[in-house]
Amino acid sequence: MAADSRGAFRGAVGALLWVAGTALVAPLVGGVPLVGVAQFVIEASPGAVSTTAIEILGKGAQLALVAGLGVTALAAGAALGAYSARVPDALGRPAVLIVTALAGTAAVVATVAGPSLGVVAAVLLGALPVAVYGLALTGAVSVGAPRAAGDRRPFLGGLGAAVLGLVGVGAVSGARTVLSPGASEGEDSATEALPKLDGEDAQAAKEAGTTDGAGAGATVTATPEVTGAEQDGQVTVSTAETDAGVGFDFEGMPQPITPLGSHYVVDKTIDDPEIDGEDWSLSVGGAAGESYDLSFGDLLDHPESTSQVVTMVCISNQVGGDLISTGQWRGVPLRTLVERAAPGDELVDIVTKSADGYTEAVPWAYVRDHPEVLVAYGLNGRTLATEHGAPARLLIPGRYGMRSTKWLTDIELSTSDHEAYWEERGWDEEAVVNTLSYLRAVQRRGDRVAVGGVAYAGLRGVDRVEVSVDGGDTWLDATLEDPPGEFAWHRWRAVTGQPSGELTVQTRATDGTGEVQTKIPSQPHPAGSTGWHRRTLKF
Ligand SMILES: Nc1nc2c(c(=O)[nH]1)N[C@H]1C(S)=C(S)[C@@H](COP(=O)(O)O)O[C@H]1N2
Ligand SMILES: [Mo]
Repeated sequence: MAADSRGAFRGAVGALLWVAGTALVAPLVGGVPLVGVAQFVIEASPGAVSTTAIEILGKGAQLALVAGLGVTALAAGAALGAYSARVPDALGRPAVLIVTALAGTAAVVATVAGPSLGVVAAVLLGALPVAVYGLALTGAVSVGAPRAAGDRRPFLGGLGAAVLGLVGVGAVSGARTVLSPGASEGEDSATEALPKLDGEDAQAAKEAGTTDGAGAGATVTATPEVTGAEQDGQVTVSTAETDAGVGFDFEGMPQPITPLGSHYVVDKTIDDPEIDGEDWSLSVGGAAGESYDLSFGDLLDHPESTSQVVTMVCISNQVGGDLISTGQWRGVPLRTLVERAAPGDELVDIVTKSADGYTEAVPWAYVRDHPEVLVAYGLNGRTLATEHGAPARLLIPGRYGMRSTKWLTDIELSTSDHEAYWEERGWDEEAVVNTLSYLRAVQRRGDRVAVGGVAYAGLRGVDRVEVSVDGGDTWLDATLEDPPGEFAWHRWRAVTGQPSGELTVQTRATDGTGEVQTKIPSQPHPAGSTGWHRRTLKF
């Protein structure tokens, strides 16, 4: 028994050394193997569950997955250690070493699968952590066997010290690789260091909070007369002592253009590709056209560069959720770039490929008719931040964000229909944005209540927003603010009288075709959430 638990302990320590040791090879294989395995798990998972978890929980879920795999490795190490302490050496060691070798190799192969290194190099590099782990387990075997442990202790002590030194280096390099790119949400300081773009509308940039360096959150700061405010999901409920008219900027209302650093971030990639624009080029071409390369400079200086304000929403967003933002994007129409490749009649799909292995496809017929589909390189007056797809990403207004490939490497002119990354995982192919109206702010002002929010219906536009505070018995028309752009949300507000103790507030929008947003609730998978946003509030 004692031998079992000591074996388990040594096995767990061995696994810990192994995990840390794998971080050591990070610079050589282009990533931390444990992160590689986590990435493999994300991409191999079918259906809605994993992708939704990753999208809603964001980078936190991805790091939790990495941590979970680390804990699993410790548990496996403990089990192997206990096992090897129990069985005769002749049986135990080979079994343990084989399992370890397979796990180590699989981890490294998962990391380098595809890019940079060959499998042979991966196997060789995998041998390093395997050796560390295997040696630690050999120590565990000596605990179980009734022979003098003393002769092994100096050796294990020396090994331990050497490994700990290496672990320190590995942990630092591993932590840097895992944590630096796009791992945090509010990278305001990094964002402010992004180069400014020439020719951007100064006013829009100012609205976006990029010129004053404020980098405030999505909500406007408290006006002095507000006496109390609390958060109910994404809805800010406040009280104000004033008779003044209600604008669109009362407590809790988002800014028309989301400030840099507050724009939501969603991707399947734990370790965002960090691409230097100088070393990057975009390849345009394929079976249905003549190929050429575009440099970052070519894009920035492109005569057809244009800016447009676009609301982007993630298909995983729940009704009223926060995976929705509006930015002033700058880029070049995709169709212009495709036309330069002299596409033939056989062109079917424009396939976009990215540095993280993500793909999307848009029918050429659509791209040709929609100049607002951009290869975007700027957001809110600056070049793109890594987490938004630097140096360039696709931008398809009116479709869910999943269609807007980040970290573009190739634009391929394909003669056949291409199945995209999320489509392969059961999400809707077209991903047209459903009409939505979200509550964002409810404010009691004496005997009146102001309700405000945002509404969006993609290319259909929003014609009308209605609000009810009595559970749907009566509805009143909200006042719509002009949207900050043709493909952007409207802010809206409505003011109603006589607040009782409890209000059931809800909202619905009517799109530009006259269709009222459906009341029927549905989950994000497979075609985006539907249903009216509703909250019961006490005053
Ligand atoms: N290369 C790549 N592009 C991607 C993704 C991804 O995982 N990889 N995620 C998509 C999804 S699901 C969304 S909602 C948008 C989010 O863009 P943002 O992070 O800039 O807001 O990027 C899309 N583009
Ligand atoms: Mo998304």
